[in-house]
Amino acid sequence: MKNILIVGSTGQIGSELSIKLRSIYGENNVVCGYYKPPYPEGFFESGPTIEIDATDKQQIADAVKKHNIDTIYNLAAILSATAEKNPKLGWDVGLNSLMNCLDVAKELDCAVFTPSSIGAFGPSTPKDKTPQDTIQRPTTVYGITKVMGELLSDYYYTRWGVDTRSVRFPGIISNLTLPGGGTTDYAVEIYYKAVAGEKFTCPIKAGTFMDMMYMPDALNAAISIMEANPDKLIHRNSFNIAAMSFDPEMIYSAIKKHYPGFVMEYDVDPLKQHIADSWPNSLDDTCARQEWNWRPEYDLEKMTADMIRVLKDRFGSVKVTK
Ligand code: AKB
Repeated sequence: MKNILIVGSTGQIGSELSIKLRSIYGENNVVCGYYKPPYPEGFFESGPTIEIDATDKQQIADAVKKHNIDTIYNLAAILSATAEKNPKLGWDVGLNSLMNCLDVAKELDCAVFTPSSIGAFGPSTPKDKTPQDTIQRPTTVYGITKVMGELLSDYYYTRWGVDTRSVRFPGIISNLTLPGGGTTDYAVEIYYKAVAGEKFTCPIKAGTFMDMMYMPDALNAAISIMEANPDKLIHRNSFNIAAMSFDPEMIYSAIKKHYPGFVMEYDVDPLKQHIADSWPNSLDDTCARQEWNWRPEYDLEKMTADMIRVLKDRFGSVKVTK
């Protein structure tokens, strides 16, 4: 990777991935594609930026040509709960944008990273330690776009030789930019409430387990897979990765060790619960460990301590962009 384009660089993952990529490859070698506000603080001063509507292939092609791009991180996404409310938008952003990136990559010789998700699985998938290769019959629009995206990315690799790679992200917990419209968002919001000294109302039922990951591990995964030796990759689109699996009671207990007076109550959101119930409890990430040496650093306790430390330092001055 020498010249990188991030499509969707202002979202939850993009806003942190851009900082990390620039620290590794140099600020002028990472071009941040943006679509609409809000923009992270200092966004336009921090390195090259370009306006891109990912549903418009020509705009992606122009950006790739202008900046001599060799690697595209395609992060344009509508998360699971929002996509259920607006399936057409979920499809357009989730899949048409990917197809545009893949076509441009084929024509202009780029590698492409695209996130898949635990949402690519459904109720008929084995729930515990979900294998790498298994049944994928998701019952959400988001999940359908993820499975299609995996297949399409593999197709562009086998048919056209495009260097496509992907990981199935769990819920990602971060402290710079909030996610929006995801089923796993509760596991981010709970920390903001705890640090603000407020009560948290949880939209997901006790006993609902989902895989989760702290942002530094997610960034490491996205960069390591693109740097991996292609000769070692048996799979490509997309790898199971895992760091921790918990239910609302477990994250609540972890936070209560720092804030004994913290209160959580439940007001279950039927849509989010329905989605969560269709997803695995935990993934088996053996293939990622074997093929490109994937290793997460953070478990629930370590992540909780760091989230609280960062939010406590920045609370009051932190701008929550949503
Ligand atoms: C969501 O909840 O929609 C995402 C995901 C797990 O893909 N965070």
